[in-house]
Amino acid sequence: MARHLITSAIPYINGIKHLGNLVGSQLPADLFARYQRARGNEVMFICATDEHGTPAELAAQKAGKPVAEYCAEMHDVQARIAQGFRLSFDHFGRSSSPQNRDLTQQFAKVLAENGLIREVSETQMYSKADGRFLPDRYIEGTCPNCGFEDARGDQCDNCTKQLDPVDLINPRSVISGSTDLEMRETKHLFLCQSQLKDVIAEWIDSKSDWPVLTTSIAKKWLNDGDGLQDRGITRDLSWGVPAQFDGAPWDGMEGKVFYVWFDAPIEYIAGTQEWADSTGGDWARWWRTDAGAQDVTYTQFMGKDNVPFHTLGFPATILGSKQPWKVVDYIKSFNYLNYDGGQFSTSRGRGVFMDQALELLPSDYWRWWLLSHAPESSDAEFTWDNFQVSTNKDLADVLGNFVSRITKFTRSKFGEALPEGGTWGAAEEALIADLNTRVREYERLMEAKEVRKAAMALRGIWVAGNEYLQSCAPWTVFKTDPEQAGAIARLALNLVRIYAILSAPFIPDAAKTMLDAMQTSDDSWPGEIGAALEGLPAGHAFITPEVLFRKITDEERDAWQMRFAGTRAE
Ligand code: B3M
Ligand code: ZN
Repeated sequence: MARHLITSAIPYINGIKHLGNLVGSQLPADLFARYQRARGNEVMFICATDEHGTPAELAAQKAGKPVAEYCAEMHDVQARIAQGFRLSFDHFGRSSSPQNRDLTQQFAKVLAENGLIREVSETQMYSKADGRFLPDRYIEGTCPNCGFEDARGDQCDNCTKQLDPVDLINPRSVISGSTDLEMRETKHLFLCQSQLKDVIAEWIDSKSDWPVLTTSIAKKWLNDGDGLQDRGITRDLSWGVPAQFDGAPWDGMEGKVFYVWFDAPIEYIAGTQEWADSTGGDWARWWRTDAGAQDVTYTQFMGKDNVPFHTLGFPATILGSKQPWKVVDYIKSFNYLNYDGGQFSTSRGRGVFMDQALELLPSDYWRWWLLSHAPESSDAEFTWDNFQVSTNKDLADVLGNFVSRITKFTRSKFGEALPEGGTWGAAEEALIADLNTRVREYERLMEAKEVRKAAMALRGIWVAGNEYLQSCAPWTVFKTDPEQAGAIARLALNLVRIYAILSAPFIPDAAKTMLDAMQTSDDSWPGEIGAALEGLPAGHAFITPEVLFRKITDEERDAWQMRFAGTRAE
C-alpha cells in the first residue's frame, strides 16, 4: 500500500472563493486524494484557511468585527462550502491554530541557530494616531501619476502604477484616516535565502518529471527574478504568529509577527498536527523522514501565482532547518480560469463564486465541468454556453442516459434483478478488450495527475458502454432472443457498478447513487474488466434510480449569464 500526503494551497480567509480558485488547487487535489483512496492507498489530505496578514485584518475591519472572530466565522463558512463541493479533506485546519504558532516559531528558531536569520533596519510609515507602523496596504493617498484619490500604498488601482507609500500625495491611514504619519525606523528579521540558492537550484533541477509550468516559474525566479534574495519574514502587525522564540520576543521584535507567507505553508504540517491532536493519529509518520515519512509520496496542488513560494520560499524554510522534514515530491500547478471573456472579479461580483454555484446546481455538475476543463496547459475560460453543452452532453446524454436506459429496459422486461441466461460473444469480448485498454490508460493519467486527459479518458469509457448498448440493442434482440437480451442487460448493469467506481473521484454523489442503485457496497477498483463484469451475479436485485443528471435549459443558461455578468463593465 502506497502512502500519499496531499496538500492544496490554503485559501485566504477574506471571502468566498470563485470557481477559478477552486479548480486551481482544492478540486484537483480532491480528485487525486479520492483516486488514491479508491486504489486502496493510504491518504492524508490537508487543507486549511490562510488567516493571517493584512487581507484578514482589513476584511475584518470592513466587516466591523474583531479579526479573531471574523476568521473563526469565515473558516466555518469556507468549511461548509468545501463540504458542499465534497472536498474530502482529512483535516481542514486554520493557520491561526496554536499548533501553527508553535511550529512557525520553532522553524524560525532553528533557522536562526543555523545562521540563516539576520536583522535589517528599514524606514517605514508610522501612524501616531494609530500607534503603529502601517503596511503598504494600510496607507492610501492621491496617486502622483494620475491624481486618483484612493491609490493604495503599493499600487494605484486606477492607473495600475506600482507605488511606494512615500510616493503618495496626502497619505492617510486606512485604519483611522489620520494624516499624521511619519517615516520611522523599524527592525525586521530576514531569512537569508541567498545562502540556500545552490541547494534549491539543485533540488529543482532534479525534478525532471514536474509540470513545465511549475519548473519554468521556479527557474525564472531563481535565475532572473529576485526570488532568492534575503526576504523579510516579520511584519509590524498585531494579528499573526508573534515573532517570539521560546515564549520571549526576539530582541527588538516586540509586538511584531511573522509574515503571512512564512507561516502559511508551515500550516500544511501544523494542519496534520491539528488532525493528530483531534484524532489521536500520528502526524510525524507523514512529515518526518526519521519517523516513517521516507516512504510517503507528497504532492502539492496550487495555482501558478503560488508556485514561487512553494518552489523557493517554503523549501528554504524546510531545507534551511537541516531537520529531517519530508520535502514535496511533486508540485502540480495550474493556470488561470477566466470568466466569460474576462476575469473573475470579487469587487465587481463578476463570475460564479463557490456558494452561488451550489445554489444553482449540485456539486457534481461543477466538479465535472471544472476538472474536464482544468487550466493545465494554458489558461481556460468558463462560458455558460460551454458549461451547458458539456454537462448536458457528457453527464446527461452519455453517462446518465446509459444508466437510465439499461435500468429501465431491464425493469420493464425482466424486473429489478440481473437477468439469467444467455452468453457473451464477440461483441462483449471486443468491449472488454477495449475497456481494459481504456481503464489502464485512465489509471495512468490519474497517477500522472493529467486532470483534463483523465476526464476525457473517463468519458471515453462511458461512451464505449453507450455504443455497445446502442449496437447490441437488447430491446430489439428481446423480440427474438430474450435470453440473449438478458445477457446484454446483465453486462450493462455490471458496467453501471464499474462506472460508479471509476467515476467517483470526479462525481462522487452520482457515483454513490449508481452504486446504491446496484445495491452493492463492493466498490473495489476494477482490475481485469472481464472479471469485474462478473461482480454482480444473475438474480442480484437493483433499483432503478431517479434521473442522474438533468439538462440545463437555454433559459437557465441565459438567466445565469446575465446574473453573474457583474455590476460594472470591464
Ligand atoms: N493563501 C494564496 C491563495 O489563496 C495563499 C496560498 C497559501 S498556500 C500556503 O491563492
Ligand atoms: Zn494612478
